[in-house]
Amino acid sequence: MLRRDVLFGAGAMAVAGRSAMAGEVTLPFGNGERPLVAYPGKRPMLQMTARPPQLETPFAVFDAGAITPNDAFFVRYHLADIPTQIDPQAFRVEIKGHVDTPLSLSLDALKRIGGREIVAVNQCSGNSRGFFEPRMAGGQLANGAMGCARFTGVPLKAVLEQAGVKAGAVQVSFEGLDGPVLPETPDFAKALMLDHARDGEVMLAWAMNGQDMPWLNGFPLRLVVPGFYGTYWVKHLNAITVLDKPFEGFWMKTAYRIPDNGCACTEPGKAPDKTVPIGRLNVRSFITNLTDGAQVTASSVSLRGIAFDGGSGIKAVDVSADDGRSWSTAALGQDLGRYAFRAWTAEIALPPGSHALRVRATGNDGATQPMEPRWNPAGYMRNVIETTRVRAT
Ligand SMILES: Nc1nc2c(c(=O)[nH]1)N[C@H]1C(S)=C(S)[C@@H](COP(=O)(O)O)O[C@H]1N2
Ligand SMILES: [Mo]
Repeated sequence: MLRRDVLFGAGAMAVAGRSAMAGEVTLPFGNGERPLVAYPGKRPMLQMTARPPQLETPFAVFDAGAITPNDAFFVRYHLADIPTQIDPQAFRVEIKGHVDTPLSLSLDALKRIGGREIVAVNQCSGNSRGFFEPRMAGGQLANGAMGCARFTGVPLKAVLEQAGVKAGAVQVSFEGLDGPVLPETPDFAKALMLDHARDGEVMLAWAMNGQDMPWLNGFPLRLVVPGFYGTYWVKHLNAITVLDKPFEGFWMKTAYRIPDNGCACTEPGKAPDKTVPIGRLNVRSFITNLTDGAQVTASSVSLRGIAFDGGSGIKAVDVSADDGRSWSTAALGQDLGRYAFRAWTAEIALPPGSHALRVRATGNDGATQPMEPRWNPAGYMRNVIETTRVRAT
């Protein structure tokens, strides 16, 4: 445990940010050059920014299985003052605000309440933002700001019960140990509706894939909000506040909002009339074993990939090689739970020539992916049917 302090001293981070380059990747959009940088606890990842570290998962990782390894899981921070030293023995999470008994719980105290496991996808709202047309400001991400892991922790519900939520409570807010470098920058804090916070699935997690929470993914404790975008999954979680009125902080009131309509979209270039906080993931699917521009052997080609949604679970995955005129059904792989990546496989007949392969997932709620991309000013929730161009010879 002490060695973590050493590993994540400011010096180690600075060294990782500067000199641990292991190559370069060029993403398929303007200004897409990304150095591959190995931070402590991570394999070489696509570095979008160094301060704070923002790292994308190399896409090939998603072909290796439905669970994203800890050392390849993406990293997103907003504020540059990220924790570099935490004593897990002294660490406490405060439960305060509109409660009968404010609590200050150690990791051991949380573990005594009892651990549960859930496999869930953490995806950044802005995953794939770099592909939007017209383009917008914000992190120019390809498809690597997502990952699926098995989380161990205690349901927030149990902790709130221990504190006793007072009548009149409406929301719960969450803060972590990181902070802004400049005092005028609003600290990162998020809120959930009380009923959501008490649904028994929202979790305070101390482990990911059977290991202590990786440092850059929120050591020693993070919020897991199955089915919701990563923005709610507060890392280095040390303060939980029960509120008797809606939370008004910048990261809820101004940032991370989507058009308040059925498609969460606007006409490209247009601002929405009304917005709401972003919520559940929409349905997506990817081919993982072939990259755009790949050469394949003509006749029968094996396809493999992943699909996921915001928790209804994947009902079907279909693939097309003729611009979506005809679709054939893929076989679904192991079901790790309705919040997890669902692996799929398919065989498709490809005569010699160029082909545009498409993959489309449908959730148990009936939702599916659009042929044409939808647009919104923040570049959130991309879920167009993905196209992989290949040449069969
Ligand atoms: N403390 C803290 N938690 C945070 C953030 C942050 O900036 N600070 N960013 C959020 C956002 S926007 C995302 S997408 C996820 C990313 O989780 P990861 O870095 O473990 O992949 O963390 C969330 N939790
Ligand atoms: Mo995010």
